[in-house]
Amino acid sequence: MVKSYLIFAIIAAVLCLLLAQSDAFSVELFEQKHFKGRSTTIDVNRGCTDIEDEWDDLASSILPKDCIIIYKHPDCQGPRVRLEPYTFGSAYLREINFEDKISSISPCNFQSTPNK
Ligand SMILES: [Ca+2]
Repeated sequence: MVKSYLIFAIIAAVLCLLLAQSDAFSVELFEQKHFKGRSTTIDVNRGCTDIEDEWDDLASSILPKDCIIIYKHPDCQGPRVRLEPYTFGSAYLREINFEDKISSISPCNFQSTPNK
């Protein structure tokens, strides 16, 4: 009886770990349209994520693994667009007026605070 409880607890712990991992997702940015040119992978797991200086206002296509929101300003401010994986515009951000303009990214469930 004690043993089966232990096994159940271990299975539950493993499931929790797997769930926590599936929560993690990343976004791949590309310097040119249609996923070409230099690329970088950004982890957007921690909520609002500012794009590092080297990649600020540079991406022309983007490959999110899950629903994200892209912002024109740092700190998840300014004009924004919600992007599901493989939605219109992600292969060529000019089509949604976002080419060379992304400065921060958040998961779709992130609530940005209004401008201070
Ligand atoms: Ca570009």
